[in-house]
Amino acid sequence: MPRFSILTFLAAFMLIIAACGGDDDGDDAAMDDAPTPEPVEEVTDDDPEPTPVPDDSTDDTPTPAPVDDDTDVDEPTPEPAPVEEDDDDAAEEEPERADPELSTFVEGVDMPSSLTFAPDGRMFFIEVWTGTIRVVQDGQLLDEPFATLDIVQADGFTEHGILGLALHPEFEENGWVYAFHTVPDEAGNPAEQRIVRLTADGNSAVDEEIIVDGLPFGPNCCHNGGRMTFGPDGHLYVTLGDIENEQVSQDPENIAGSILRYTADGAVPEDNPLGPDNPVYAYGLRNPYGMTFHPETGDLWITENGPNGFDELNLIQAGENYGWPEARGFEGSDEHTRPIWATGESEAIGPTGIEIPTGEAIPELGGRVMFCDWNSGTARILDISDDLEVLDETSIDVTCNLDISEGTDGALYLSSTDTIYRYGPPLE
Ligand SMILES: [Ca+2]
Repeated sequence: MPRFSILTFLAAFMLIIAACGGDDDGDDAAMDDAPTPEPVEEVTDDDPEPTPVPDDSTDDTPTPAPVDDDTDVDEPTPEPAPVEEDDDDAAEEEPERADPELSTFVEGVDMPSSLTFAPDGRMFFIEVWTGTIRVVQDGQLLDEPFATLDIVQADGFTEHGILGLALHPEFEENGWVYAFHTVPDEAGNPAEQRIVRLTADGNSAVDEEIIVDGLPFGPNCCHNGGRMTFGPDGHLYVTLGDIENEQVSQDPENIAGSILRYTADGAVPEDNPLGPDNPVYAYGLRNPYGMTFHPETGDLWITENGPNGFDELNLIQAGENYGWPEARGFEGSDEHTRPIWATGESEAIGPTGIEIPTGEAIPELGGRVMFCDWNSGTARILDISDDLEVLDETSIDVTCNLDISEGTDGALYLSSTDTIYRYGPPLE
């Protein structure tokens, strides 16, 4: 993590404790301090190595692999993405194409996530712990936030805040911007989670409308979900983790531990797989993090954080049960849908944002499944065949902790905890 200061490193370490763990074994005190780099005994008690889980009946040490030279996580590969042989034709057609370059896009931001592009090229993103939605226009971060939402502040609630952002597919016409946030009570503690719809007037939000409220949240910090994206069907898909109560995930009537599906107005679509009164689209999930639709097939892919190891990449199908907590990784019975890819028991990477690039600007990445690896800060790249076999797994040496998104210029935009990078054709 050469680009990180030690403070950022420690803050990141604390966050990932919260991001992937959060159980009943006394680490809440550590979570309370997540944004600050103070050493806390409970943290040092945690083995900084990935801790194998000896007993399925107890939940796991909530410490995914910290960034550490001893981790089993694959080392960042200091090579550009491999050029596939079948890209030779493309290279011949466009011999002028220059190799992608990594550059800094925006600096000095706070937990930038949900990197989202308007058709006009503006980037909208959230700062998780400030509650703001920010805009980058013509390469410049605008000083004034698009909106600032009332949120639960980070102390002790590191996975609360503003957690997700999506622009309506017809944003150009209606200006609709959707945000998911944890709402505080008068004492500043979590009261509920909700989805609001803001309307853009230029680079400012006007009109705020609550379209879904009363969504559950974790009692401590974690697994609160909140990532959102619109599907090719025009409906809004939303992640919601198990809110640190794993038993809810196997109950399809309980909306936690699920992918939810709503109309753009926040209603339950009549054709939802578990009935017209149930927003659950798929369940049996622990802590689904990143979510994207394949640009060609329209399939929904998500990353999911495992308990300690058993991180997963899942292809989400309507109404299916993804196994948590009965199945971890490729474990489980046929009643559970297995992941397409997963780490083993000892490899905790903390997968976060996911993207499947079109490849318009970077042909060698077209159709690849890419996601950020929180622990190593790299972008993982999987080449997956039509019959869902993982053909190849690589990574590129870019900094990618929180989110990855293809911009309207075809470049990839990737975020660390304080910087957004651009990886793409050289700028003029
Ligand atoms: Ca699973």
